[in-house]
Parts: sequence; C-alpha cells; structure tokens
Amino acid sequence: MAIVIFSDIENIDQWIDALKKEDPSVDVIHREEIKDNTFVEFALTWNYPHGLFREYPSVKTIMSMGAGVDHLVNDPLLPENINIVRIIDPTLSQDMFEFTLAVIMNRLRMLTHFHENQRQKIWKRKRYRRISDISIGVMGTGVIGNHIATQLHKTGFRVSGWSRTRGGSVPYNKLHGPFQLDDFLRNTDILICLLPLTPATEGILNRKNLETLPHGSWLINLGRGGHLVDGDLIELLDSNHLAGASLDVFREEPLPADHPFWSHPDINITPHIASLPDPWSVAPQIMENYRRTLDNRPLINVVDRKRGY
Ligand code: NDP
Ligand code: OXD
Repeated sequence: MAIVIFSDIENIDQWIDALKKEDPSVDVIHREEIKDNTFVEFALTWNYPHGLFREYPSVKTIMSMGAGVDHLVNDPLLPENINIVRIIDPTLSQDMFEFTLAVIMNRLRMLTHFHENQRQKIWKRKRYRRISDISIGVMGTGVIGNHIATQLHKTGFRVSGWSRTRGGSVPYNKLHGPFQLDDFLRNTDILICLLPLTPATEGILNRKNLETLPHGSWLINLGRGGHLVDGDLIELLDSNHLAGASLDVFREEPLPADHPFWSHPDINITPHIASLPDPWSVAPQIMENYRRTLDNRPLINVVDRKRGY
C-alpha cells in the first residue's frame, strides 16, 4: 500500500518530502503514477472532482489536506463506506489567529487608509479605536474558532463566540443555536466567520443576519465563500450599514476577474491565505492515520459525514 496524493497544489514535493522524513519506508505517490486503481486504499486529497473516488473501489480512508472537508462531504457520489479524516494542527490554528489579528489591527489603525493617503501625499490624521473598544463575534468556535476567540480575548478584545451546541466552558462569552444568533450579532462590531460549509450554514452571511449587526460593523469571512450571499454584502456596504469586509474565501476560487468584489472600495481581498497547511507540521498525523488504516484501527480527526464537519 502507499499514500496516494490526489491534488494539484503547487508544493506537492514538500508534502512528499515531509512524509518521507516522517517515515522513510513509506511509499508516497501521485495519482498519475497509479497503474492499478484497486491499489489505492489511503488517499490524501484537496479539491478533487466530484465522483472521482468511484473509480477507486478499494479506498478506505480519504484525508483532507486542509482543515475544511466541504470538498469531500458535499460530494454526493462519494461511497458511504469511506472514512473522511482531516487536519487538526495547532500551527495552522495559530496561523489563522495571526492573520485575523493582522486584519483587525489594520482596521482599527486604518493602515490601508493611510497607505492610500501616502500615494496621494495627503497628511491627515484620523481618530483611531482601541482594542478595548471593540466587540468581536466569532461564528464557529471549533478547533480554529475557539483558538482565535481565546487569543483575541487574551489580547483584550470583548469576545463572543457562537456555535451549534453549548460545548464546554471557555474564557469568552459563548452563545449557541439559532435562537441566540440575533443576540450574538447585535453585540458584534467585527464578525469573523469560521464555520464549516454545510447545508445548515450555506448562505448564513445573508442580508437578514448582516443587517442585525450594528451600523458600521466589519465582516471577516475566513470560512468558505458559500457562507456569504455576495449581492447582499454589496448592498449593505453601498447603503453604509456595513463599513467594510475582509474576504479570504469565495464561491469561485480564484475569484473571477469580472467579479464586483475586486473593485469595491470597502472590500479587502486575500487569496485564501489566512493559513496554509505546513506539510512538516501535519505529516505525523497523516502517517498516524495511514498506519491505522493499514492495521484497521480507529482513525484520528474523523469527520462526522452526517453532520457535515
Ligand atoms: P471545526 O469542525 O473544528 O469547528 C466547526 C465549528 O462550527 C464548531 O464550533 C461547530 O459547532 C460550528 N458549527 C457547525 N455547524 C454550525 C451551525 N449550523 N450553526 C452554528 N455553528 C455551527 O472546524 P475548524 O475550526 O477546524 O475549521 C472551520 C472552518 O474554517 C473550516 O471548515 C474551513 O472552512 C475554514 N478554514 C479556512 C481556512 C482559510 O485559510 N481561510 C483555513 C482553515 C480552515 P459545535 O462546536 O457546536 O459543533
Ligand atoms: C482549509 C483551508 O480548510 O485552507 O484548511 O481552507
């Protein structure tokens, strides 16, 4: 058996090196090198075309090369007997926090605004807001959202989190379920979406919910493009209900050249870069799941396919 990579991401050689370093005896090959499809039992994948795994009848485990698994659980043709596992990595969660903090601090201290002024040689001061002035709302307090909410709380922000279930005790204010969503949104100046994309969360950043945020709020979407109703965001920015949005994920990636987000003055775009999985940091958990698959033992970081995350 081998680890078979089904992905065209640009740094594939680094993933192979990292896995080989973890266990020099393991075979790691790319999908194109497979001679017999029945040979594949463990697949490492990112954004493969739906239906592909019907062609590989022996696959037991598919491991996502990222934290998100919407590309897998939303495939209606994925055989039900296949286990899906994903990346849970403290380095990745910390990278997400550092990106989030950079975006928030840029907003508070208006660095993009002053950079624009510099280009026009404008010397004009503007009152800024402090960390202690700001209420942050984190939608989705799972592995990453909880890390971000906890770190932002430690940094001095007022933080609330919102998730599907009540969960255990956390150092920040915690709400859950549809009935507490309005309360959560009403008290949020900066909304950070860190939900997984499931049928229940698709389109959750819609007009009704974004309108519940206080006037002048800011949206940071790090979850998935499918959470956001693009037209609703543009209308709420144009009517000045929202002050701006930082978007890292999009319904179509790369974002098409003619998409109105590119030229909107109140939208900051980043190319799905809030975090990049570090192959060396995640190689041990991939090897662990590979070995467990070989030995038919229970896997780690398993996704609940019914729940969708
Ligand atoms: P987890 O599965 O650990 O956490 C998901 C959280 O969302 C949980 O708190 C869960 O609630 C909550 N949730 C799920 N469904 C609902 C719902 N219907 N209503 C309210 N809350 C809900 O995921 P991660 O933290 O690891 O990752 C989150 C997402 O971040 C990924 O799925 C991916 O889309 C995105 N991501 C983006 C990256 C980027 O670079 N932009 C990088 C990595 C991830 P509960 O706790 O009650 O189960
Ligand atoms: C991920 C991502 O899910 O990069 O890891 O979005």
